Amino acid sequence: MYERRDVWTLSDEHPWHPTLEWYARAVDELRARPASDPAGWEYLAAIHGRKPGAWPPGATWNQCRHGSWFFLPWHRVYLHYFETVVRQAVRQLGGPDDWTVPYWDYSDARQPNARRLPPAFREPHLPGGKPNPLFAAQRDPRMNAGEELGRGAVDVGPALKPRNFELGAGRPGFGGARPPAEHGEGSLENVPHGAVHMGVAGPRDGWMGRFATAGLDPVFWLHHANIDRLWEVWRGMEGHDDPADAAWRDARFTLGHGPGAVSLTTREVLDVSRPPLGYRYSSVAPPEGRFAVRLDTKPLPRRRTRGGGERVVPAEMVGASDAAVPLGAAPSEVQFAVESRGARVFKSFRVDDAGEPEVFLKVENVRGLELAAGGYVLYLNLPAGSGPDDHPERRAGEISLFGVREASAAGGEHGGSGLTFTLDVTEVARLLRGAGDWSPDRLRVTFVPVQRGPRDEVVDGDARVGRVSVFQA
Ligand SMILES: [Cu+2]
Repeated sequence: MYERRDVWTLSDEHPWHPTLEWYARAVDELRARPASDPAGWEYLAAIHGRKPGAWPPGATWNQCRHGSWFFLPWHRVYLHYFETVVRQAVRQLGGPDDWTVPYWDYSDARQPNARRLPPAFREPHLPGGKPNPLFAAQRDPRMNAGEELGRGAVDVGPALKPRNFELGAGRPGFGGARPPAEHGEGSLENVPHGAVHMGVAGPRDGWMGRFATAGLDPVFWLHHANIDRLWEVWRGMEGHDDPADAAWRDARFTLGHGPGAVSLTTREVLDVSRPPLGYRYSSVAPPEGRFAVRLDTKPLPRRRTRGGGERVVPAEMVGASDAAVPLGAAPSEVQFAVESRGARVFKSFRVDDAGEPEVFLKVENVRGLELAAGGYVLYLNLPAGSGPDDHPERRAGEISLFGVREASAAGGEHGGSGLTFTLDVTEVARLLRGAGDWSPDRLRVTFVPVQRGPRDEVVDGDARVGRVSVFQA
């Protein structure tokens, strides 16, 4: 059994722990291979999202699945393919035969450096003076200088909270929406996944910020190992189950070409301890401290379908904005009524009422090709004249714009309809209600750009939200 360990645990043992040292040597070796080699560095990154000019027949490029419930199983197969290639290279170079990709747990409350890149990824040169293969200049320079990711980027609480894997019908979901009928990012794909991509990439278009180049950064794979691990964490929590649908379980993912190609279905990778995967994580304990998850074990209301199966009862839309909202370099806001079905909506909404509704905020069709920020923090009903920092309790969630450019190009591989998110805002709504500040005839949503430290450049870009709507269940 291979064990994937936390990179900061390894780094604390030694900044150049053998796992990292051999990773660096293997990266060097893989980079020397031609782009057409399915075991080469460029090919590995291109599987995720690039279409090079000349490409061998049968090659698999630009395959990555985002914004749907295939995000997790596809990336699990991708990471397995990558790990097999690196393990083989390490063996060929005379290293151990059980090399395993580490994971980067940036949310670990017990690790004071969790939100920083480990030293082996920040040093431009190896101890001997040669260039360090794990270093990438194409990152936010602050990350390479040892600064921390923003706290919001690594908040796994909202990611792990949804009881449903499938997102849809107005409800949030852990794993994403079922295509093609619905589209939308699961809570994990949004934050921390997308937010860490954008945080490492920085404002000047680092590798991690685009599908086409993300896999070129050696830290990409440690980030995705953590995302894969968080799937195991979520599944281990009470009341959390993977979808039973054949459409999800029998989906097949084929990566690479030639003798080393991998072709696996979701079903075949659900138990990571079994071949061909055969790995475990050194920890799959739910997060503690700041990011502890308040678990909601109430079963979701279900309804029988005609086919004899069961479906989660959809949430009801109770209000929506009627104009697009720009996402620029300064905060923007939108206001709309949330009583489409008359006064009964939210009337029964009382503090400590066991039967009180859940409230979800859907942010639809976020599009843009030039971005002022990598993400936005949403606030509900910020009082006039006060800033977001004065009201952390009104923070409703964060959306990451990772992938928005790819999803905005009309006719592109990833469609032109943009990104869609569904956030659980039940607790903020309850708090506002308790404070007497929830009026059914107006809900104000403020979008505040995610900003680390001083503002680098003031560009407004062209990003915008198509529509904001509120659901109640
Ligand atoms: Cu990713």
